Amino acid sequence: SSSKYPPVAIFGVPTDVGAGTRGASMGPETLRVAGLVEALQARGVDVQDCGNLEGPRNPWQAPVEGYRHLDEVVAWNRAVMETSASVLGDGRLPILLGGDHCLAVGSIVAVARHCRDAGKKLRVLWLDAHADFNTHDLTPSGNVHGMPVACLCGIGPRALTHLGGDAPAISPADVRQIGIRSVDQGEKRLVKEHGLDIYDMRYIDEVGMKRVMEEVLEGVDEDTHLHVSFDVDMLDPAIAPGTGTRVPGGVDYREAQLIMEMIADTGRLGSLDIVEVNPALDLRNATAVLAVDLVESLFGKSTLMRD
Ligand code: B3U
Ligand code: MN
Ligand code: MN
Repeated sequence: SSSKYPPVAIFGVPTDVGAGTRGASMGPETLRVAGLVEALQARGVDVQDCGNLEGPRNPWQAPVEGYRHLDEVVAWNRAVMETSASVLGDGRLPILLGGDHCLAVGSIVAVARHCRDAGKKLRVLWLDAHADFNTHDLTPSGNVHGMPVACLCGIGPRALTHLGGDAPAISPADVRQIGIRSVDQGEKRLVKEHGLDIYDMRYIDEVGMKRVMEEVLEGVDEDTHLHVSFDVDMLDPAIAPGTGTRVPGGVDYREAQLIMEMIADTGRLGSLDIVEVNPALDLRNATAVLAVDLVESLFGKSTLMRD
C-alpha cells in the first residue's frame, strides 16, 4: 500500500478495574462498532485485529491500603505488556483499545523496553484531563487509573513499577502532558517535584495549540518513537460525554484535530493507547466515533491530502 505507516495490530482490553465508574470495559467493541478498523484500512494501513485480551473480572471492592483491585490491575497489565511486546516484535504498531487508563503501564513498559533494544528515544504524549501522577497515599479515590504515569516513573507499588523487571520504565523527562485541567492537591506537589512537562488548558488558551504542539514535538527526530496515550477525557465533555471522569473546559474538536495532524506530520508515531471510552455514559456512540475520526487524522488524513 501507499501508507507511510507500518502495519498495525489492534487489541482490546475489556476491563474497568482501574476506574471508579463501570463501563470502560465495553470500550473495545464500541471503538470497533464506530469503524476503527475500516477507517485505518481506508488510510491504506495494513490492520490486524487480534481480538480482546482476557483477565480477571472487576471485583468492585473498596481500596486496600490506597489501591483498588491492585491484583487485578497487575494481571491485566501483565497481559497488556506481553501482547504489546509481541506486536512490537512482529514489526507492527500496537493500538491498545481500553479499558481504563491503568493499562498504559503495561503498554508503555513494553514500548520502553522495545525502544531500549532498538536504540530509539521514547517520547510519551499523554493526552488527558488528568496528570495520572497519584500515589497510594495521595489518591483521593484509590483508583489506579489515576496513577499510571507515577508508576511508569518508578513511583508506586512494586508489582507495577517493576512490571517489566527493571524500574523505572521511563523518566518524567520522556513525558509531555496535554489537556490537563484536574490535578489533586498532593499530586500537584509531586508533579512539580518531578518536573513533569504539563501543557495545561490555561497554557493552551494562552499560546494556542499550534505552539503547544511545536514545543511538545521539539527534538523529535528519525530516532524517536512517539507513544500516544489518549485518554478521551482530554476532550471537552460537550463533544465527548462517554467517559467516566468528565472535566469541563477541555480540548475542542479543532484543537484535537491539530494535535493529531501535527503528530502525523512527524511520521514518528510508534504506538497508541485509546482509553476511557465508556459507552454506558455516551450519547449515540459519539465519543467512540470522535476517537475514530481523530485516529484518522493521526494516521495522516488531512483536508488537502498532502500525502
Ligand atoms: N485524580 C483523580 C481522578 C482521576 C484521575 N484519572 C482519572 N480520574 N480518570 C484520581 O482518582 O486519581
Ligand atoms: Mn488518564
Ligand atoms: Mn483522565
